[in-house]
Amino acid sequence: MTRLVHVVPILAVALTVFGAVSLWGDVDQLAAPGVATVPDGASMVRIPEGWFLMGSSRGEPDEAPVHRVWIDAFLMDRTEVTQEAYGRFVLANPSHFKGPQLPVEQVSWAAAALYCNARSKAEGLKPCYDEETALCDFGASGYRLPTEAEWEYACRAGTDTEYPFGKIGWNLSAYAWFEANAEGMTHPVGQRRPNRWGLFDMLGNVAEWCNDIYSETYYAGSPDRNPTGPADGERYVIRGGAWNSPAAHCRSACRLTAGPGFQDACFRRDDIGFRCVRAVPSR
Ligand SMILES: [Ca+2]
Repeated sequence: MTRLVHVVPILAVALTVFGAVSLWGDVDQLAAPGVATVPDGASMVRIPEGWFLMGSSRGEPDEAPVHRVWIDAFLMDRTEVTQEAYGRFVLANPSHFKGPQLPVEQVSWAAAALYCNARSKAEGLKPCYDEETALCDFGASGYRLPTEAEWEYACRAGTDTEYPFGKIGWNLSAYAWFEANAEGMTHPVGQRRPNRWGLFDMLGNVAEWCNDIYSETYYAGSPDRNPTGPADGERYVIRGGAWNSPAAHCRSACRLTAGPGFQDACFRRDDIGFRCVRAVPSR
């Protein structure tokens, strides 16, 4: 199945863009190292370029082999996209758990891509997604979903252990809302500890769509520089685990998947959200 199958869910989403967000020019640097505020008020972290070891030899078979990957610098939302942020561009809030600072959920991959485009247009950036084919222009200046490699690189934040804070998950509650502490619901973004690069809720709260199509065997032959996933497939990658996930699903390397429109009986809709990335602006 090719990416063209995703045209239908993209077109099926009724998206209304209203009111361009004020344009403050380019990204404003804040005092905190690596943290910037973009024109719509969201905080983004400047993720530095570098090599890292992707995958795990102690996880599921699809996490192997551990392989060295180079990632160019990029900006990543410091939190999951909230319902308040999502509501600036989309009439209907699809979320099960309602609250302006809760992460948006029950949002399909296609709807997340359309949000990325709407956010780009509101800031005068070039949209990344072709809304007919769902293909991503990685050279565009606008917002997009992170590649799976970018997501894991940002989650690890320089670590090579199973969790960004160590080898075992005994301290996971300090960093993540997951099945042991979330009490069956999502929570406002940014309430747990951030990782070393200042990113909140990479693990838990809502699992996050990546741009990549999923392949169980992709790591065996993936490019070593900025890999973007296989060209074809039926499912997309989801990362980080969610409010209802066991600790094992909240590991840095753990790979989960879902169909672009939730055609997956094994996964709840209300545990899937997303965050955006974009290229570092040239000055
Ligand atoms: Ca998350």
